[in-house]
Amino acid sequence: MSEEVSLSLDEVRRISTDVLKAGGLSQEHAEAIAGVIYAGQRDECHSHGMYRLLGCVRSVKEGKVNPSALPDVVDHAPAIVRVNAHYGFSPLAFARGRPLLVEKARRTGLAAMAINNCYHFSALWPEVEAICADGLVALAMTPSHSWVAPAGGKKPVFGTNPIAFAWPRPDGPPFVFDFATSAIARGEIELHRRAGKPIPTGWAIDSEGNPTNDATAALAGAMLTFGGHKGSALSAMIELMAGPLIGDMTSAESMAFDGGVGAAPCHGELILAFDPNVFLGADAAQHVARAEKMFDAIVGQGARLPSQRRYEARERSKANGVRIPRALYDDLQALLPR
Ligand code: NDP
Ligand code: PYC
Repeated sequence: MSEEVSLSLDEVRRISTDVLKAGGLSQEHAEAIAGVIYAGQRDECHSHGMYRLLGCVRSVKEGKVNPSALPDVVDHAPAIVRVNAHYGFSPLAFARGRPLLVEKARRTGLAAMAINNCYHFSALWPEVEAICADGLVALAMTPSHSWVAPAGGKKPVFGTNPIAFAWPRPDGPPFVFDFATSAIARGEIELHRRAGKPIPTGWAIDSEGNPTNDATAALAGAMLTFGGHKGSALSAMIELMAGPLIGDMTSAESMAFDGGVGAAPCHGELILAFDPNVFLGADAAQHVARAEKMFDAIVGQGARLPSQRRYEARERSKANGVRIPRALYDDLQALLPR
């Protein structure tokens, strides 16, 4: 039997929505979550594609997530939108708050959206890409659960704390990067464990503080930051900006709030949007063209831009559909009504 199953993109969206609804999520949440999971699978971001459905459903079953919470969008200040997710998953909160964030950025040049009290499991690039589609520059960050040791330490303090950035380009998809400030997303270690594969050195230490290539030992120990003290400082910044600054939990507090249940992390998210037209007025196009020179200098020497792999995967998936491990497919089928 093949170790993989082929799915069309329509099937990815339908299975995702059905699994989420069968897991108790309201129609609105199921559609919002299925949208980001569809995007992740389509762009071959396997750690944040259909695999995430398992964690979403488990987080609802454990009684942590409010599966039908309706987010409140609050016009908090001239340049600040607040969204209270009321302990639902974040994608619906983001979708509800985004129009006001964009409107404010266009009015003030720089606006922020703070999402509070959300369960968060998703990649951030779908969010910065969506803001960028409105011609804005975007930056997003969020803590998670404390799984990551600070540089020089051995005990987890930080979350895997992703940061994502998007810059609109005149003749093509935006320049986007989105990565964990840990050496790798935790989801990638979980996928290695599911596949029975060793992890590269440098991703994690075991519970004794020794380097490990064993995914299970890594998940029980501590993950490492990328770039040593630099990733560690960035991770601390994310804890502060998307934690205390917006009145929400740090990764350590999110872990304590979880109480050992193993649900998705619960905390806040900070998203910033900048409007080049307000910063630059009539000169905007001229300066955006200068940015293109920098991109040319990168690709002109054979290096690649972040998201280039993703955009190529997107085209492949649109043409051929996607492939997921049979074990994942079977796990998802088991969550559907018989
Ligand atoms: P990676 O270490 O794979 O880094 C991903 C980023 O780096 C992408 O923008 C990728 O572009 C780019 N990139 C990778 N290789 C190159 C290269 N050779 N040249 C140029 N750019 C490159 O991903 P992570 O494991 O750190 O994170 C994966 C995802 O996990 C992210 O989407 C993140 O949002 C998500 N995540 C979410 C968390 C949450 O709490 N919600 C927590 C942690 C992670 P490309 O995609 O084109 O390869
Ligand atoms: O992969 O590190 C991760 C992660 C944490 C929360 C969502 N994804």
